[in-house]
Amino acid sequence: MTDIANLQDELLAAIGAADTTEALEAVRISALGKQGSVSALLKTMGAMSPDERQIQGPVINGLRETVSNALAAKKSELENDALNARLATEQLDMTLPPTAALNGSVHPVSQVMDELAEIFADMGFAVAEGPEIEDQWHNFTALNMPETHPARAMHDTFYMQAAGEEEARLLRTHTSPVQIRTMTSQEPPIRIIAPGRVYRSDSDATHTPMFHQIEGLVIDRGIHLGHLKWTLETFLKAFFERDELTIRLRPSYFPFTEPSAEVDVSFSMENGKRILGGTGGWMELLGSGMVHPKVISACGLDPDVYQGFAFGVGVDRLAMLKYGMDDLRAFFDGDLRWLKHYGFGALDVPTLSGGVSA
Ligand code: 2NL
Repeated sequence: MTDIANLQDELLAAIGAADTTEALEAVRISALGKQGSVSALLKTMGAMSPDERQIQGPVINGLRETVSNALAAKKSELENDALNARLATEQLDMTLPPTAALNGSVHPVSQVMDELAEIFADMGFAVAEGPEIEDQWHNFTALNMPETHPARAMHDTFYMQAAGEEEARLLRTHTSPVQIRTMTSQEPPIRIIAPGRVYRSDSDATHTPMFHQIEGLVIDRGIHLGHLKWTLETFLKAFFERDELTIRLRPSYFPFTEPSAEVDVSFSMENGKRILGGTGGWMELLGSGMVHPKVISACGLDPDVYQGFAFGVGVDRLAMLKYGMDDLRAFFDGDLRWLKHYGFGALDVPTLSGGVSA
């Protein structure tokens, strides 16, 4: 009896003193393992007389129970301590800025699209998007380009013919179909820009088969060329961050606008380089015009009630002019050195108050 009480005291003291899970495991084996002291006592019960077993049995089983419970309690205490120690060293400060921002960079095309969205948002324009795989009606027919229209051939279109479908679909050759979709689904007044990828089967040093375009569209009552000119001049001054920039409209032709105008921006020479703004000369930059009455009625609107203006410009070209890049093909090479040189920080969101490209 006292032997058992002594053994229990000894084991509980050893359990209490174990300061690692390994030390505790050694105590467990010394007591409850095959050769353990408690296991040895349990084995003696087989040789006892029934009377003796009735007295010793509960005592020995009580010892086993007490030691097992103490082992389990100590085990979870040690595990808990280990977890707390690990948590203390693995603390994360959620208020720190992400380090990824120091590695990745925003592609100049994305940067320019963000700048354009910011500038036009300030003038009340929403950003509209649409599918890159289009049908011929939205890409051509609704834009006053019937099947026989020579401009369809001029567009170097990528067509794709699905089995069982009557009409070939195509990769959009401009973002105009996005504006057509807006006009057929929303009531005027409409003020949108449609930025995105467009495709033409054409590639050399200055043309890539995929490039980026942004088009703008305003539809309302009483819209005239004055609105077009003010909007484009305000946009270009904000984009190139030059107040001295002026524009000039030259008569041109697009099937979807009447009248149509090519927009030139003024430039001047600084250290042998052209910079936008000033009075040194004119550079052609974008195409524009008053939306053709046939386009307005194709979208289910009455051209006697609603008028509008539209424009289109290449985003890649805007980026090259603003940030001084000379080779279009570098835009699509994915060269990390080029991106490091021309790319923008992921957290530098363009704002009008901070200067759009600051
Ligand atoms: C260019 C010319 C232009 C448009 C795009 C447009 C869209 C609709 C109706 C009428 Cl829905 N016009 N877009 C108008 C004039 C010119 O782009 O040279 N782009 C690079």
